[in-house]
Amino acid sequence: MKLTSKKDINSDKTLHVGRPNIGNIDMFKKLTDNIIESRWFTNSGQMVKAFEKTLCEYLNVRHCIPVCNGTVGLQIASQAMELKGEVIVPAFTFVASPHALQWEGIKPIFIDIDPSTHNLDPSKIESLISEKTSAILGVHIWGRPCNTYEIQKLADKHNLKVFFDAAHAFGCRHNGRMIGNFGNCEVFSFHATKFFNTFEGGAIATNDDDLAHKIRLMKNFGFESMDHVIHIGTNGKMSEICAAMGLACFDKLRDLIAVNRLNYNAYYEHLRNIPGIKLIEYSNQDEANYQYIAVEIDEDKSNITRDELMYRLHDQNIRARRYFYPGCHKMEPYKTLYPSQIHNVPCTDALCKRILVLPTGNTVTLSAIKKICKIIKKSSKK
Ligand code: T4K
Repeated sequence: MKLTSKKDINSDKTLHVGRPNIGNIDMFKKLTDNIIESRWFTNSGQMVKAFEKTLCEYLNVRHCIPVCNGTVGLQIASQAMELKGEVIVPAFTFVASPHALQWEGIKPIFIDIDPSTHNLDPSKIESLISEKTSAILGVHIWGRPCNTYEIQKLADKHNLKVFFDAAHAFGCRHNGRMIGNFGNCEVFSFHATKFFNTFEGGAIATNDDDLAHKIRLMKNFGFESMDHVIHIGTNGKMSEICAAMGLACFDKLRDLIAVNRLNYNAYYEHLRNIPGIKLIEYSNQDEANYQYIAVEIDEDKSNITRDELMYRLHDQNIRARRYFYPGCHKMEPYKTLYPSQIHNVPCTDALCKRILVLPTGNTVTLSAIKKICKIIKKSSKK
């Protein structure tokens, strides 16, 4: 089999959303050598143990259990909390959030978003609670924390579990605490397209010792010890090579966030005076990772629709993405299984027509950002 040469890969001038960052490459190579020499590739080896310890210390959380990806992390969390019936989840999210529930036999009840935050609107929670509701799954979209206080208050009032899909929110702080410390548990994704990645991977963070114990069992087929299975389980383990990548990325975490922030500020400066183009803002009170450059295009104030702009950028080799179009409620199997939910989320529908995500991360230079913004400015001028 002929592999693509290094020259071919580097000559691809396309700018992508989600181009992987690489942390400390020398460290990664050394750790990889250790893995090969030790012949210990998975099943809670030294790399995963070290990665877990690093995550717990950084997040100041009692447990942060590495898993093979964020989606399986959400499934394991749902099983470990013994969720059933219905779970309230935003329709504006990556489809993995409702898929993880549906896969576990739980019906996702789609809740609308607050247009000013893109996160689920807590004022809409109570009208969606039924006797079948077992939990609320909040999603920290773009790494901007949900209104965790309101969500938890309502969950406590109705005796519901709360967990958060924190796939976008590694490295973010909210009300003085790191994301990872809210609800019954929070689930991170360390997928290649996330600014902090382990190729594929994720982690479940919790301060609940009993829940952590169950999660540890469940991600390893329910094994308590050799030959001793005491629980339903799956294969949710992170491999050693993935944990090594996590350690190498962690070594450069501050730099990765600094680059995201620099890029965000550059986009902000270039886009701020263009009518109809609005870059999302990150709160000064919370600490952000700035990993998503999400802009809203208001076609009434601009000369162009979101889709026209996206295709214009694609023509110039800039692979902008319209995450999370058209909204989970309009994707299968949900639109067929739950047609009555399709008209319940008007703010999500409106946002899905407006949002465009632009490239950022270590591979995107400030001059590339200037070029992207120039195209946007030219295209949107009335
Ligand atoms: N919850 C939320 C809110 C999420 O956003 C996600 C994942 C999850 C849960 C689930 O977590 P995981 O189970 O994935 O750990 C991508 C990612 O695959 C997905 O992980 C991510 N969210 C989502 C927002 O984005 P796609 O469909 O956009 O992937 P794809 O293949 O089109 O890649 C995006 C871009 O990245 C492409 O333009 C090319 C570039 N890319 C991608 C990969 C994999 C690279 O340059 N190199 C690469 O290795 O979903």
